[in-house]
Amino acid sequence: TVVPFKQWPWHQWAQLYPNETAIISGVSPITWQQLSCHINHLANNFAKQGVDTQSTVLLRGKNNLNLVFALLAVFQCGAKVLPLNPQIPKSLLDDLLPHLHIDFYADLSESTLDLDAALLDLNGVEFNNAPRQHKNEIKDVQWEPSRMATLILTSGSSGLPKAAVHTFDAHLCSAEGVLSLMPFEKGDSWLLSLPLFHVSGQGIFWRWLLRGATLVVREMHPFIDALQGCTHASLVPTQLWRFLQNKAQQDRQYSISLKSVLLGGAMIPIELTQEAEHCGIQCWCGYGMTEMASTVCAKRADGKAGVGLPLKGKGVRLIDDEIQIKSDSVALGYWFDGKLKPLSLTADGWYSTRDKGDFIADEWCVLGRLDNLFFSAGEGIQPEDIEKILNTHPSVSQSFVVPIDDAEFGQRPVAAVDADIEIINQLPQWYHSRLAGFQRPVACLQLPESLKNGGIKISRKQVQEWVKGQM
Ligand code: 4YB
Repeated sequence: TVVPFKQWPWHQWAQLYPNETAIISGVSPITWQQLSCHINHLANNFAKQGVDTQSTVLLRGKNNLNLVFALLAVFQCGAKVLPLNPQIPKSLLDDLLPHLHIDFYADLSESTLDLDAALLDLNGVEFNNAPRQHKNEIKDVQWEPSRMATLILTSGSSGLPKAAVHTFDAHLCSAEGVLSLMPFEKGDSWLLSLPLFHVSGQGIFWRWLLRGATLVVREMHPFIDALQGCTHASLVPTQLWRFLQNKAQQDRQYSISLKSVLLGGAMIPIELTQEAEHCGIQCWCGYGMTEMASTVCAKRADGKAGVGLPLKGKGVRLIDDEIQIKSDSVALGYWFDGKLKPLSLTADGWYSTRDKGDFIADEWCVLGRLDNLFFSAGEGIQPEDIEKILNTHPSVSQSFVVPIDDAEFGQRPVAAVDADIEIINQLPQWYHSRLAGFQRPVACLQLPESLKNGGIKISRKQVQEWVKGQM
């Protein structure tokens, strides 16, 4: 293990650097001392309500200061946290939650970003369904790196989401991997730009704790304001794409503080990183997944299509075109019916990603999901191959190619494209010379706003259902 902590990280930083800034909430700084003091108070409050080392606590909400506080306080009680996307529909929760054995639940969706009000709010938080065995005698729980820390839901394309369980150690090993490549020092500040219910947000959180740097917690709209004074941000490609579009219309003084951006979650267009680097933003291309507590491979953007080499503590191999991974940050298993269900690994301990990959020009390349492959008159179509081409159009920010059933061909590709309708109408003409006949979408539709739903990714399954309804 790489874990350098002898006690809860926030207390260790409070001892070493009491007056340095741990968090910036909006524009208000919170020192490590203030933070550790507040977390002690909250943890005590939670423990009194019965939260202990056997508990699983659901925290529902978008990123905000209270969610960060609550997460730390639940950890300090020795309990496991399930951070939950507030946009997950109730019908799905009804199917899922009975299998997760949640002991406590707090809804932090409505809390304010104003620090004083936030503190008051949280002091008053009563877990809705606490067993109310209010305890009087509370023993401090010791920092234990191998303790289960988080349950993160996967966004599996079929069946119910699975709740991947990570220890503190796994999260810190993931952070260590990224930070052995990407400079991030005390004094730097990482914007909490992706949700804590996703590993990409957890990644930010644990790099912050590993370094004792500054975490910036802000309302994300307008994004250019959220970035004020931040040196680092993690972004999915569409976020960076939108930022660069708007930036052209904004005052240039705005973004001077932003040094580095870590990208990931989806195919990263070369044109995107080239434009960002041209604006003085260092781009790092990452490849990761929930089961590995975020980033596995990464590189500084270099004009090539891949995601670089495995980070410290990680290994990658290719078996029948599939990327397999071994990592010191692998999940312990999935939480189901109150127990750990082990990940299914190969006999020699590798995790099969279902990602199609290759090793080209000295680096790993992610070519798409193996499960997305479909056939059209006998020709194999990997939708990501087509999307990659569509995304090179300067006015297309993202696209999805999905199959529709066809009597003659079996299936044929249809594109749902995020762009202005005028652009979309011209696209078939534009891609005619760029795509092979069997790859050319038979229809090009505008991606509806309704499919952009709070998570960090658009669900391909939902796109496919929507397209089916349109044809
Ligand atoms: C990719 C891909 C890539 C993932 N090319 N397909 O901290 C980070 O690493 C980070 C920074 C910014 C944005 C996101 C991240 C992440 O963690 C992303 C992790 C993630 O997406 N996890 S996931 O479980 O939701 O999905 C994993 C799948 O996403 C992979 O199996 C791939 O299919 C795909 N993916 N990075 C192409 N660079």
